[in-house]
Amino acid sequence: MQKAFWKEAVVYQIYPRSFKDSNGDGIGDIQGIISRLDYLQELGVDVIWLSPVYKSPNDDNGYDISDYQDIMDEFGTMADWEEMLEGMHQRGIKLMMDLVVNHTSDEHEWFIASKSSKDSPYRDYYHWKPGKDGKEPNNWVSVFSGSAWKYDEQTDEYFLHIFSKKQPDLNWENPKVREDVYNMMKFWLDKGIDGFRMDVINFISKVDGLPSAGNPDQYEWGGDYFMNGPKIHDYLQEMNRKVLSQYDVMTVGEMPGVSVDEAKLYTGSERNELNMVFQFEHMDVDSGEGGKWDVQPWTLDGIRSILHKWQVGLAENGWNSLYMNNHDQPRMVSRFGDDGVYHKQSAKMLATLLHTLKGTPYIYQGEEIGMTNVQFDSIDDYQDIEILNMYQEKVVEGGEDADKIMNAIYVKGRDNARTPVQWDGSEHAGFTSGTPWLKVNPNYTDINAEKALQDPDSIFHYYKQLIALRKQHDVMVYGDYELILEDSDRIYAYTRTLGNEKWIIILNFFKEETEFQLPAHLKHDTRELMISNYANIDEQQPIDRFTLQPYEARVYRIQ
Ligand code: TEU
Ligand code: CA
Repeated sequence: MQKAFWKEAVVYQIYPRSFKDSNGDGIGDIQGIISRLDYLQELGVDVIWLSPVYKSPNDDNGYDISDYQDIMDEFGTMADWEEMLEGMHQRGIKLMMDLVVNHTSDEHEWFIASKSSKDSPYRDYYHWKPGKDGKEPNNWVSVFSGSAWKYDEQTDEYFLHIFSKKQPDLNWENPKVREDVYNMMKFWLDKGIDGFRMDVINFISKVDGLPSAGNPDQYEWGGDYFMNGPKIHDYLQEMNRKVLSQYDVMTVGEMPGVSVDEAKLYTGSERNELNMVFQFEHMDVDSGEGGKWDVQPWTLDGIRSILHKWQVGLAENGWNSLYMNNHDQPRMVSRFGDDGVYHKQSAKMLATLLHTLKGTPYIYQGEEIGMTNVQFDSIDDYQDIEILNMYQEKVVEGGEDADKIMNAIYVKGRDNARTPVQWDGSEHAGFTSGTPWLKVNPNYTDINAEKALQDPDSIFHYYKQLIALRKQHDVMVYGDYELILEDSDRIYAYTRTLGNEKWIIILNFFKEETEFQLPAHLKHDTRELMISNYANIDEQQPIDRFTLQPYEARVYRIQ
């Protein structure tokens, strides 16, 4: 067992645009973050992952960067950023910045130069190609709808953009690109940051020739040709050798389409690449054949078998990150719990899962107060480029049923996670004194941080308790994971074991009561209830057989 701060840490993600506005322009900002550092310290988190705060025209809310070494005007200045870092460090909180280097903004100076002429020294910083038979160079579809190529008249070539037209992909084959990225990383590391979350970092190595995928007559997902591509491990090892290994930092690679076997290569300690990855398999449990917007019901077995596979797969070497929502995913309590009657119980049950599996837990802003999905009546109230482009393609151009698509947006749309953080019961939830850039969820009078802080039984206080428990008990970090009751279609239960210490975690995933029966090999003499989301449990009651209440979660230490 190799100890490390990033294994013991609990991470909190801030999506700055929606976190806290300090100056009334309706947009969250760095001074807003500074004003809430005491709140985060109270919660007890160790690390903050800050979504991009760099200069950006905001086609994709900061994931389209026009200057990596400057701060977005709306968010503040470099001096504000430095004050924020100092405020975090004073409170013992580390800062992980977002590294978005699969692509830049089309307004980045590299791209402006690249586009200016075929002879520009920056031409090769991006993927440029001539058209094929009057069409795009290949048939890849963009994540944000339509072709992944955009034609540029001036030089009569197309450039590749896996995301929006304003997010051209960098050409990592070019050693100058890599050197520039590494120098930029050092710029921030030398300012004292503690790590990076790396945006779609497994997309950076593209297969030579960029061949079409599947049926060449239609747009298709080209992932086979750029996800976990041929040189990805070379690039990450080079980045580690030249940059990361020179600092004591933490890294997590965001990796759609990553498998357990690939993750072992990315995170194995002897490999010198990354500490951990965000895998996406459990985020696809409610997607059908048609992809993300083809919404299907999830099953417990679907979720459990994926999480279990990752727990077992990275048990010996490598490390898991644990999350059920972020700025790209719907709110977990709405998606996997119950945002009605059992709001509190189910939010706490899911939190118990994330903090007792083996790995590093990530909390997405507002999760700690149980923020929920939102339903705006009109498409005009949505801001996310993915939602808007998809709606345009499917409804406006494709003639699909608007209600059906709105329902898919209600379940899966990214703006579910991006409504402003609900700080109190005042207008706009105390997020801003002006007009918020995205509407506040109307349930803010019930669900807000002020109320949560005052209520000892709140979701917030339960998170605080889970985080504190992790600090006291190594078994939560380093203990071996073992699944029990693998055939239950109601309960996810497992043990964590470290030396003589054995914990058993029992989670009812549904609103129906259900019977728990202890497997014979877990017979024991004494039991201690470490945490639970119900107050009415008789701690002395034997646990050989009992009834779990709706969404009940119990964690016992047995001896
Ligand atoms: O996301 C990468 C990604 O592929 C998904 O999470 C994606 O947003 C989702 O599947 C769409 O359905 C990262 C960022 O987290 C996201 O916010 C950016 O839009 C994207 O990269 C481009 O930088
Ligand atoms: Ca502001």
